[in-house]
Amino acid sequence: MIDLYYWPTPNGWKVSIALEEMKLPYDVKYVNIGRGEQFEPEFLAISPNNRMPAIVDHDPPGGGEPISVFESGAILIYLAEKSGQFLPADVRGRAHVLEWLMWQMGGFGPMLGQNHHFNIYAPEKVPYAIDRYVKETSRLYGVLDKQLAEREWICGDYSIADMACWGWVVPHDRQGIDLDQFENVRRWYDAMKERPGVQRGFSVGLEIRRAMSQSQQGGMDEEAKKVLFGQSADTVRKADG
Ligand SMILES: N[C@@H](CCC(=O)N[C@@H](CS)C(=O)NCC(=O)O)C(=O)O
Repeated sequence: MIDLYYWPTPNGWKVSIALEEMKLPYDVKYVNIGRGEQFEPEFLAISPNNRMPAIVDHDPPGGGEPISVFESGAILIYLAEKSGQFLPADVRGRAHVLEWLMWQMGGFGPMLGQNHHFNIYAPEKVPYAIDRYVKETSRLYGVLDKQLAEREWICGDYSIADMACWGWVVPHDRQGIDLDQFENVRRWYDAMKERPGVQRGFSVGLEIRRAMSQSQQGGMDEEAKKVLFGQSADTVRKADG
């Protein structure tokens, strides 16, 4: 059994979708990041960066002690290798999927995260920051659109690169993106939505996400903003006791 440390966000969905697509049994441990549960010592022992998702595999390949993994990209690779699915074994196919996975981890996630921050959550509207991140978001959608022009899935065959990217396209409206301007991304996004594994993975904790977005503007209350946006080295040092 795999423990999935999770909250329903684009980074969390990557792993719930992967577990569903790979048909690996798992047990969800919710980490309410708006209430500081990512700073609990038991969680930090697994995920020292105080971020979810993370997993603990109690039945790792080859046996032995449980294995914990943090960072969604590392988790996707671990699960793909464990299950032998969605990451090609040949050197070319593997390199192709890993480059698009890293593209998501280094760009399509972090830049869109900054877009959400300055567009929606920041207490003051900073036009330069909004413009910078909305433009960069649009550039990245343009790159993905080109990649998908001649491929059904990001790397040809369906892979962990698709699972990594899809959740970040879900809030495209909030990113200032009109999906109709990116017709290949639109086609791929809709095709992903049709996959039963994506539907099951996305539905994990959906009621929590719906309740948050109905009750708070942008889905985040003041307490959550304090927990998430005021962190520094002091926060990390204090969390260790
Ligand atoms: N690079 C990390 C990013 C994970 C991440 O940013 N998770 C956010 C939610 S989407 C989180 O746990 N935030 C808690 C916090 O900021 O304290 C990954 O891909 O796993």
